[in-house]
Amino acid sequence: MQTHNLGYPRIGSHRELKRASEQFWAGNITRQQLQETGLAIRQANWLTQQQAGIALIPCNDFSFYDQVLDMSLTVGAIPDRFAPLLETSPSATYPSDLYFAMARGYQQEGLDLKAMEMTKWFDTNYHYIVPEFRADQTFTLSSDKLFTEFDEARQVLGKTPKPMLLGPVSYLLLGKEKDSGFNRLDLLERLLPIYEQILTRLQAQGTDWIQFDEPGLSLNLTQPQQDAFATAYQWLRQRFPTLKFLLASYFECYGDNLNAVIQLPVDCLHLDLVRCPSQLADILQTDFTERPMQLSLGVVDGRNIWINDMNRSQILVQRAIDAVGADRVMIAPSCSLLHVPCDLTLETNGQSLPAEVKQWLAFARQKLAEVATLATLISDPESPEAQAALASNQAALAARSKSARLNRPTVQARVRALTDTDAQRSSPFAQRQTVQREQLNLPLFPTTTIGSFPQTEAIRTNRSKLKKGEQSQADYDQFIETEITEAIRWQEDIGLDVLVHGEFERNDMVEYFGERLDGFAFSANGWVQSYGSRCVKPPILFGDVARSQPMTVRWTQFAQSLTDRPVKGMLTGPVTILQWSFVRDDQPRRDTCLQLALAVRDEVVDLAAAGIRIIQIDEPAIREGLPLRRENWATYLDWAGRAFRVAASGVADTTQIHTHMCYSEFNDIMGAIAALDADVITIETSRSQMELLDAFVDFNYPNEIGPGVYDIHSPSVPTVAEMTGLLHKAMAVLPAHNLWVNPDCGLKTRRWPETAQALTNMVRAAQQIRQQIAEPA
Ligand code: THG
Ligand code: ZN
Repeated sequence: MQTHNLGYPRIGSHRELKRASEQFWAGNITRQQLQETGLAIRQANWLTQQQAGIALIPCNDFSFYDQVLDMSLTVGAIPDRFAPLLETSPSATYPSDLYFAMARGYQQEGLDLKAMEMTKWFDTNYHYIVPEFRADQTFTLSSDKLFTEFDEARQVLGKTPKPMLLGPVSYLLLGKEKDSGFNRLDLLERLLPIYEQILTRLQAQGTDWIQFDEPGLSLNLTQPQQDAFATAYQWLRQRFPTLKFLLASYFECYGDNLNAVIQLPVDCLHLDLVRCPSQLADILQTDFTERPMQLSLGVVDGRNIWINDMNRSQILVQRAIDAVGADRVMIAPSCSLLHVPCDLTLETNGQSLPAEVKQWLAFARQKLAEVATLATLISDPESPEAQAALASNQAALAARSKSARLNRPTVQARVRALTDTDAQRSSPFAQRQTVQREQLNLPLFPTTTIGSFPQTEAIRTNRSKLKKGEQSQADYDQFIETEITEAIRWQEDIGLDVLVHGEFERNDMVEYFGERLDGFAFSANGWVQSYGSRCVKPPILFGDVARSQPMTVRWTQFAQSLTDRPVKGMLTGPVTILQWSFVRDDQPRRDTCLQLALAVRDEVVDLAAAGIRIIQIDEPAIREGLPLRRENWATYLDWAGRAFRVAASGVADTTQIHTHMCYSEFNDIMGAIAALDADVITIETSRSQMELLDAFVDFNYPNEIGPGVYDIHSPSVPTVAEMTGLLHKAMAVLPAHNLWVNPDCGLKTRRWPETAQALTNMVRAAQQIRQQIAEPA
């Protein structure tokens, strides 16, 4: 039995890659210095994996930005607009200007090249760069990255690594057609010869195993899509009869794809036994046992940070060994470790991460040690080290299940006592709308923002000083009051109708609430890549969630005290807190989500009691929480929607509840969005020129909507005419009295100069539209 790994985090255990990339983009370090940082991270990662006791170690899992973008570059799927950069970006240079231009856009030397689109990687918080395909698409081998990395890894390890490649079918499925009249899967026969060239070179370099990641197999596939897998792997097998193919999908069961998958001519099939433990029994019931195929058992959770239940894993692995023999079994984490932080031993702050909780956790490095220990437990059950590791593992699990920190009977009782009435506003929307109009007295096309204002250098400095103890809480609070006061004055001056306090006191929208709730712990260094150089530090939700005191009332109430206009309270919704945290795995996510919903509900009630008339509950992650397989959608949407309504329904009809969503395709889930019954929803629509609104129109969406009238992701300032144009589009399809005017997302990542101009123009656009309505031409 062999151990292996599917991928290791590449940001560096101290986010070295983030720092180096941002320095390089700012022109402060050279390309060579950036490359040296990359190499140092790779070398450290390979040695860490070897020292953890992993036999078969991946290479080509590193990336300077994104592994899907790497594949686009490797196969030469480079959109035409980047042609001017081809010449100065030879295939030997990684990362080249071309590469970063594709990821981030390029505005230099009179060129203005738009970045490629970015979207979520399956149901994770990682974003990949979406390949763009044309009907006349051709492919050419255009990068040496993976061959260089193979040689480096072999040199560091002193043995042959396992190159990982995004498989050809998933690569095509993850992309988008940029012309009409063709299907991207039709490109397979043009793409495969490039994979042939890649494998030819890797074979010449001496590779033994190749890991093909085909996570597309975790989705519902059509017959032609399933057939494409057979075509691709038969084609490759014919040309490479002796290379060993390991096929890996993860995040879900193979489901209806399983029968097709076991017919594929591959040497090893990886199973995610964390997401889908029943899959082992399923596959052992097929004629799999008669095939010359190995099984890779993903028993250690690559998506979460809890220690493994080694006893349970041992039983699973033993079952496989009993069925097919130890020489046909490999063990591994369930998926690439990209989605967990690097190393728990770097966590030394016992305040935010108590020792009791820490012993329940494993980050990437610790997870590999678990895989190695499991292998020893199986191959050498009497090994004293392995037995000791098993004993301490079982003791930690037992301690976790009994811990007083986990269990809050009052919270559990409150969740059990929830009724349908608790998950419903007192009156239907039409009635609420009438009383809210009377009490808020807003003009037509009310203007507002999504909540956050630019986080300036001064804000970051003050926060970090407070954290380091270099600034007193009183001084910090004073600073925040000044920022809020200025923001309120400024919003009044430019004429916004519904104001916000600006969120200057907040870090990440999920971390901030986690820090104020019981049941959460925090790492100091537990960073996970979100996209490119951007990382998040997900809170660790380990126990029953409770809100022991108000979380946002102080600053919101302070802001409201400065003005007669309504100040909108800003909260992160239960589904998004759940989705962007590392969540306990000892109870259903649904139950945890309802606990979060009750905490948010209490905050909503307190805000209303403090005189806040409008409260926004953000749920940007509701769409990404959708299960990968459609058969599981309804159940999820039902509990997620209920959680939102529990959070929103503790207040009287007069309190106006807003929600905000971004980066989402809504068409699939319009019914569920309408069922949230928010009084107002603000959404991203500006980049798609209001196309996204179609879903709301087709559905006859009944409540009020604020379709974003400008894209905050770009620093360019929208003109009044551009925004009145978009508003006219919206008015053409939706009742004018249901429309709001707002940017398409929060302004945290923007700077003040462009923000001030953009919002000033936005208010003018709303004023113009109001005039046009008052005195029709
Ligand atoms: N918070 C969390 N998850 C998210 C987002 C978020 N997922 C989706 C989307 N927003 C991802 N976008 C970003 C945008 C910016 C950053 C991270 C994810 C970012 N991070 C800082 C960095 O890497 O420098 C670190 C953050 C910090 O210092 O607190 O800028 O908003 N949870
Ligand atoms: Zn947004």
